[in-house]
Amino acid sequence: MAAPIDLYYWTTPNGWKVSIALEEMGLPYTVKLVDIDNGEQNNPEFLALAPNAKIPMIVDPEGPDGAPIAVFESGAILQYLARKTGQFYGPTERDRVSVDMWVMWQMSGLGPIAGQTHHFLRALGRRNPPVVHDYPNERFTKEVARLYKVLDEQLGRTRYVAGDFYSIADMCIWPWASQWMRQGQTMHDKHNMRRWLVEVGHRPAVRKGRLIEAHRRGEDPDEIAHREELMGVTGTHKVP
Ligand SMILES: N[C@@H](CCC(=O)N[C@@H](CS)C(=O)NCC(=O)O)C(=O)O
Repeated sequence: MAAPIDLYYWTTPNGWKVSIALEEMGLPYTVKLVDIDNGEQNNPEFLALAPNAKIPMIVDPEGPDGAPIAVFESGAILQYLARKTGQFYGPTERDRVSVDMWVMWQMSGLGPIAGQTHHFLRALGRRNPPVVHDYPNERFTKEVARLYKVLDEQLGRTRYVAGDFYSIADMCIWPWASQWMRQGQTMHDKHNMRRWLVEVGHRPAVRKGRLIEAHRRGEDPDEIAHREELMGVTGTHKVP
């Protein structure tokens, strides 16, 4: 029996990538909560292992040479876990190149841009009084729309993002893409992406990984109900 991996986690799309991957790969893990809303990412013990002060991070007690290894950056964690288990990286080198391209696309494009969109559209908009900046709202919303068009076209060619096989690229992109409503997007003109959101969202491991500690997230019940009705993607969890 493998020793459990420590998952340093908070309930965000970057955190879900790894909880989903650990569920998909059948690896035992222990959740270590890092409350980023209350600054726990700056605790010295966490910083010693994750110098960029962001979740997610893992500590695998059974690293490559049998010794513990700490890994930060969600894309690097997914690649490490896929190599460790020999799963979800595709069967050929060509497949692995495709997986890497889409993981990088998420890490360098969709993740940072959608993150800014959440900030300007939602975090600032919820302040009292709300802070609204038209220029960044428009700039980031437009770029997310462009990225989702790219994704939709790719998913018109292949069943999953990197090809006709489910991979860590899907696990990397789905958590952010499932939040399209928070990013001011529509799915009415993106049928391939919508089909993929639903298919991936119904995988038992995705539902389970997505809902780890979900009650801490403070999603409004209306948003969850709407998403479940429209997409069937977030499981049956209801925020109390
Ligand atoms: N590129 C990093 C981004 C991680 C990231 O932005 N994590 C956020 C939560 S989604 C965080 O820990 N934020 C805390 C902070 O910025 O202080 C990754 O993919 O792991």
